[in-house]
Amino acid sequence: MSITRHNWTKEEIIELYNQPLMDLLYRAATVHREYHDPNVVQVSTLLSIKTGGCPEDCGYCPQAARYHTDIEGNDLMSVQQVKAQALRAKSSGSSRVCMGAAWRNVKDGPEFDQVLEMVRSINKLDMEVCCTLGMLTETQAKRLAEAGLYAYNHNLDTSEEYYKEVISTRGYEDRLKTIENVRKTNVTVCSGGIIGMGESTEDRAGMLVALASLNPQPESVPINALVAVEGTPMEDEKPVEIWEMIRMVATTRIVMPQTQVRLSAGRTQMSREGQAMCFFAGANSIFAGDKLLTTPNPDVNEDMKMFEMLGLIPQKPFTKVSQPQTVEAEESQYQPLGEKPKWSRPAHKIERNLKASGKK
Ligand code: SAM
Ligand code: DTB
Ligand code: SF4
Repeated sequence: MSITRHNWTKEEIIELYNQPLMDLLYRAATVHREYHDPNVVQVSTLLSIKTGGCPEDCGYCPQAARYHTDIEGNDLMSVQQVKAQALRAKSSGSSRVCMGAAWRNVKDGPEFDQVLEMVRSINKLDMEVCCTLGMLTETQAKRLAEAGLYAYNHNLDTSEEYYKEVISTRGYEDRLKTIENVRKTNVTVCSGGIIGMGESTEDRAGMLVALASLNPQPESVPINALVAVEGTPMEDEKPVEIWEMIRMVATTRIVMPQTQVRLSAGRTQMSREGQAMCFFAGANSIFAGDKLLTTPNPDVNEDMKMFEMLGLIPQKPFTKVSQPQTVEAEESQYQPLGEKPKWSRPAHKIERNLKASGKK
């Protein structure tokens, strides 16, 4: 068995990422088979329970209030609506529901109580419940755990260095702090990132160093390809090449052998052959449903056809981690740079988002 290492260096990861593709695929597929059934893929459904109007300035995000995108904003959904959507997701083969809210952080009060009720009601459907609600305090993480939350998604998104180019309203340490708070409970951690935001291979490796050095490593790691949405500062970013996605998935699999690697945003741009190579490289989870949070995703029937063609089987709920191991947050190995977030490339488009701010 390959051991799970927490001390990967950026240089080692870059070397893995850049090796000849056939060697990379062979190694990743070998590691994958040591810990996972290569024919089983988890199917998760996203539900945007509160859409748009977010005060943050994440340069990739169509839900940031300051960018003028075409999305339809919505207040918090009702528990009944959420339950109905979860039942639909279950009947079309999903074992997990991930509820996303366009919040900077969770605020105690009636809305949080409503989310806790949503968690309880999906739990009763015997599905894994995941939430992604922004920053959390330790007490809030504990309340979510008591309600039966299975996973909390909080992405590092990129390397600590590049993070400042993408977001100015919070820092990398804020992200790590929320992950630590989740780790103090038995809720599993889902944390990954986005490629295609103009970052370098070094930044991709830097993000993997940060994720792999967490102890324990996240139980799931979503790898998103940027969905370049008109009106965001990243609207003109070039689409990620499938080869980059395959390399990123394979490298993630090697450095985090036990984690569930999720082939996340960007699948509408990928052929079945490309996705098959990602599954071979170690991806073993997808988001299903014709919408991610605000942007399109492949049709469920198309995904089911792909599963049939590749002989893939949707994973049953709670088969990977029944009782996640909890550790003291101090045991986390990643040492943040310790600087306050600041713009290091002042000419970056996000800072002077003229095009977007000119739109009404
Ligand atoms: N507001 C919460 C937060 O930021 O943690 C939760 C929702 S947020 C939309 C969840 C994640 O979606 C982000 O961390 C980011 O990785 C991903 N995401 C958002 N917009 C994206 C885009 N245009 N392309 C790819 N991934 C995106
Ligand atoms: C994650 O890493 N990707 C998902 C989920 N976690 C919440 C979100 C993708 C969002 C893509 C852009 C959108 O649809 O708004
Ligand atoms: Fe808000 Fe999350 Fe979007 Fe950032 S990624 S703008 S925090 S919804």
